Amino acid sequence: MSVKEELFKRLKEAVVNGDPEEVSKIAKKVVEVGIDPLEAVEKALVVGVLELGDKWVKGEAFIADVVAAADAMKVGLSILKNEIVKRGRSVKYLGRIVIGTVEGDIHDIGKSIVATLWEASGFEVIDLGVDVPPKKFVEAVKQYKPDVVGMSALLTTSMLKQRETIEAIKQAGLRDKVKIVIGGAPTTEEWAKEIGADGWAPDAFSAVQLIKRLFGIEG
Ligand code: B1M
Repeated sequence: MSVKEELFKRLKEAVVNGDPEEVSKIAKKVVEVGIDPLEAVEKALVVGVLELGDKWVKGEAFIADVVAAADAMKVGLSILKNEIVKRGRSVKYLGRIVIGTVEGDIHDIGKSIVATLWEASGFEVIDLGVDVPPKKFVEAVKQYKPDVVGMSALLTTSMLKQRETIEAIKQAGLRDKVKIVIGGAPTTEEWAKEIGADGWAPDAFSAVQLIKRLFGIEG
């Protein structure tokens, strides 16, 4: 087993065990030895959370275990994020994006990965966090004047808030001032069209391509 494989295995296990100290130690080691930090997020941190998520769905783990794994993962993500952004950072921001997980939804892992990749691709990202009501998105559009608003939803129920938020932005007379993109596991391209979003992405890499397309940037 290579050093990279060994570190990824230990990192994934530390996430599954909900052990933030161990995650922190290994994530720092990943940075120290120069392993691609994004690969570590995808192949270790996310894999760990999903493995435990599967067990939870099958009744083999408690929700508290999933929360602990997600919290441990966030410790790792915060360490690796700095390195991801450092490697990708362009001198001048290409544009400004406001992102958040919609109201009624506290899932923040996917949203944070998308935000990190957008930042690493040269965009200024203002992260409103989770459980963000439509009103707060409207206020953020007024305050930060972003080029794009991104909304994440992981629940079939909270998806509906994406539509409500677009309506609220319309009601506030701001719809023509921003592009709106959505994502999250239960969402689809059809849903994005139905609610009048300007774009949808199935994963964080596609989300980068999507944003570049919206900004008319090649590659
Ligand atoms: Co929740 N949960 N959860 N959960 N959880 C799911 C989503 C679920 C599918 C599990 C299941 O039952 N099979 C299910 C939803 C069912 C549904 O509605 N369709 C579910 C449920 C039901 C719930 C609760 C209601 C459980 C309960 O309390 N009874 C509750 C909801 C609380 C709430 O939000 N109000 C709940 C709670 C939790 C935890 C707190 C335990 C924890 C979240 C911790 C955290 O985020 N800090 C949790 C977790 C971890 C999961 C699973 C296991 C993993 C989600 C995740 O992080 N995926 C999930 C089951 C699963 O997916 N296997 C599940 C990894 C992440 C990298 O992927 O978020 O899809 P994802 O993001 C991707 C893409 O979707 C895309 O790019 C990302 C990276 O590639 N993307 C975007 C995401 N946002 C985007 C935005 C974009 C573009 C792309 O543009 C703006």
